[in-house]
Amino acid sequence: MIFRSPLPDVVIPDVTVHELLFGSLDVADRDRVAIVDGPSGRSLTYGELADQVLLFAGALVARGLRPGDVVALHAPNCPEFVVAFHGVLRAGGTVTTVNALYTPAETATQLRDSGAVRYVTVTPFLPTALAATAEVGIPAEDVYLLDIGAGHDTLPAMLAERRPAPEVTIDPSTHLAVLPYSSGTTGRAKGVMLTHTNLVANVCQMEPVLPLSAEDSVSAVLPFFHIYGMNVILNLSLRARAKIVSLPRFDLPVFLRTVEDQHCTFLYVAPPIAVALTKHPMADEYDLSAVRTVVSGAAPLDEALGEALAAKLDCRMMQGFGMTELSPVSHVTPGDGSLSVGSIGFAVPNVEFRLVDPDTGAEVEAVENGRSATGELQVRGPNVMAGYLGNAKATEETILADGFLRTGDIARLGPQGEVYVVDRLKELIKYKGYQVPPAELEALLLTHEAIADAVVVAYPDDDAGEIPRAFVVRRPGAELTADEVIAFVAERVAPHKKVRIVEFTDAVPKSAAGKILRKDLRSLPLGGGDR
Ligand code: 4UV
Repeated sequence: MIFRSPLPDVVIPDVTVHELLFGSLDVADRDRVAIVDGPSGRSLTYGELADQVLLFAGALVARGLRPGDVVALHAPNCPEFVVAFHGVLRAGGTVTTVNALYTPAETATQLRDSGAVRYVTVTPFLPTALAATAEVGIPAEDVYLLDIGAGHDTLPAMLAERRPAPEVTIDPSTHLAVLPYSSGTTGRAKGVMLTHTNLVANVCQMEPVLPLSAEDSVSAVLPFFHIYGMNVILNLSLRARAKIVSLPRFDLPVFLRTVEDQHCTFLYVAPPIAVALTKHPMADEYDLSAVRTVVSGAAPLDEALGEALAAKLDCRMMQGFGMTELSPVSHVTPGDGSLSVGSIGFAVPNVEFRLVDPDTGAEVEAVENGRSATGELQVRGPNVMAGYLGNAKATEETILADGFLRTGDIARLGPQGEVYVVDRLKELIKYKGYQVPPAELEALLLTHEAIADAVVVAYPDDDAGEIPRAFVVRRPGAELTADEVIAFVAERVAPHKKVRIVEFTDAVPKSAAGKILRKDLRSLPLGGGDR
């Protein structure tokens, strides 16, 4: 059975992201603060932002950027990130956002796969940028800095050129706006092709369920490089003409101080921040009374925790479910207290979904005695990605012939038709809401000369939600300690992908067909693999 949003469909305009967000900026909007950098107080009004977006687009096109060119954007949250992001889109380019903490090797992999031809970054990230761009052959002159720095074109200088933004004609429904990376249900990270219409649609789908206005002050501590930060925190807030309060990283006292100083009314968090807000004594030292709404997403929110936070801040608590491949939001709780905050609520407008038994293919049909059977959550709607870049096989495995996208998450329905995520079918590990693709770590472990085989699975963790746990088979006669394995991985990956538990085993359990039996390993108690 196919379920729908309880809300009526919204009209999805056939426009670009730029037209949606900046097309109808009226005089009053121009003077409102669009974004303020929490630590420094540096800010841009909507008028300044809109003007700078056009000037950056003009400067890019003057440097030969053509519609469809891919531009890597590698920067922490800051006002200049927004100028660069929307400038590239306005110029007809496609932004591939790079995780701020990526190593040169991880960055180069994404540059190569995405076919990026330009690179926009900040001076502190320049060593990574130059190593990665050199590896893939992007010339140093095509690396631009958002801050003032030597040896490269900088955003301030490019804006000062005052080049007119060119007319660019693109088809919003096919032209790629962004290429974020996600491992989806299996394998390594892949470029998720999101069109202008995908992003525009999801902003319009979220508007009725995430009520924001120009009076809101929105905390943007989750990164803009991830789809949650990019299309929900950034673009939806711009659409509402709210004030966005950006922070370059999560640091609890700085975050709390900023929420207090900027009178944040709307906090977007992932569960670890909800834990800190609820339980850390430091959270009691700040005046958070302006907070009206907290939205948690990217990983499961514990119901008791959500309720405790709502009570503590005397605010509305909501949970959203999203996935990069869904631009990202498909489900949100109404936030009116009618549903458990442990649920992900109802589908957003224009979204259809079904729950499918992964073994039998049977669809969940009904709720009996307050709950339905479980099944894989599959979603259809205008926010479903166009596919994975250069990977037709993964695209076909993920988007079924009838247009439903497989999330790889197991869910059930509650008495009101609300959805609960109960398990994950896919390999993905989520560390503090960030993706850790096991396939990537397994491939890395296999490059170690003392490792014959390895498998990485999630292990539950109070602080991070899940942490990567490796089962390693040593080569015969090889000496290798757990600490050595941990250090080997830590040197080569961004911090969230570090393997944090290592156990040695004689053989990785595999099915007769050679498929790793991850579920068996996930449920092993600690030390279960030791020999
Ligand atoms: O692809 P991704 O890294 O994408 C995300 C997006 C999360 C968002 C975005 C905007 C919101 O407003 C919001 O509430 C959430 O995380 O990872 C997708 C996978 O993350 C897990 C699930 O396994 C997805 O397939 N996940 C995301 N949200 C939830 C979740 C959730 N609320 N509960 C359980 N798992």
